[in-house]
Amino acid sequence: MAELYTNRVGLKGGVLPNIPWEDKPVGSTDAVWRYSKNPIITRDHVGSANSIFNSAVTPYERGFAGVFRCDDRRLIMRLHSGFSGDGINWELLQEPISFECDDPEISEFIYGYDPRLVWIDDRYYVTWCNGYHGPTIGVAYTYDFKEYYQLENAFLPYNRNGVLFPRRIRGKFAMLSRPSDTGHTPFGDIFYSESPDLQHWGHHRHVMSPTTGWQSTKIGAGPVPIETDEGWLLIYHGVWTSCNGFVYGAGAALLDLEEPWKVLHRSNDYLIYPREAYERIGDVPNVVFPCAALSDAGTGRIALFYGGADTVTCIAFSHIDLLVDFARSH
Ligand code: BMA
Repeated sequence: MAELYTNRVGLKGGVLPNIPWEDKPVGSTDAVWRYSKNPIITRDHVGSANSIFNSAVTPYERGFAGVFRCDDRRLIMRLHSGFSGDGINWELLQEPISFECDDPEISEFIYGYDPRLVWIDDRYYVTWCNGYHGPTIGVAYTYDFKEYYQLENAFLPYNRNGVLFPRRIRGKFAMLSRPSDTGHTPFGDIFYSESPDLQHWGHHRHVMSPTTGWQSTKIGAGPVPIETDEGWLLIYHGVWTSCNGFVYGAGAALLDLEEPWKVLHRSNDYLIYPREAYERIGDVPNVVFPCAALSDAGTGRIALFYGGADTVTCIAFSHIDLLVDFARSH
């Protein structure tokens, strides 16, 4: 099917002609559509895995690389590297990432989950929910997805969903995060923080709070924000507390380019919500949890990577015009 988008919204970032892609199904009116062969990654990709989900990917060399949340068969949450030529068929390393760090206080690995990945300046940074007397935001960098160098945790516990912006803002590294508590936090707002060196964080600003319906319990940043000429496109997850537990979906917002704590637009409707069997049935049912988005400035195509039901990894597709319109008008 021919694409009818006019590339109205200017997308920053590089061209990515090999972005994974599938056309929108004929007749669909949704802003996001799922890959017809989801899930793309199951527990079978790692011998010791119970589940592989909520994972991050990035363009790397001629293909793609990623950091994958892989809960092992003790149900310890680990992170594994992976590589792919096409972004759909992945090979994951069987051994979890072992972070190098000068300070044993920081490097003792308790657990790590929900990674995000971003290229800034000259290297790839990974942030994740890192166990250190409770969940906080771990930070490391890598050049090759084989050796990883761990930095100081960004914040005091308890915090989750630490997501770096892909460039400095006002001359500083910038991160979104969601202060929380020890367990399955039943609350949470997104905040913005800045750092000159990825070690000292400040200029903390409130970005947004839960509202109603699908995003009434808590919210958290999803993929690394996508820079457009209309603002930062933020895809974020939102949680509804049903009589049977939490339900995780995702929506879209546009943040001011230079003062990203200012929300320009935010969707009332969800963008994607548990619907397919692989999102409804799993270790934690009814979870759609996006952690990465690839974008192609040439065509405006977006590929969204998300976890399904805390068990498998999936892809969905969209176009930057559709996502920006969605954030503005829903
Ligand atoms: C959140 C995180 C996510 C998970 C979600 C649903 O608190 O732990 O990793 O997908 O709960 O269980």
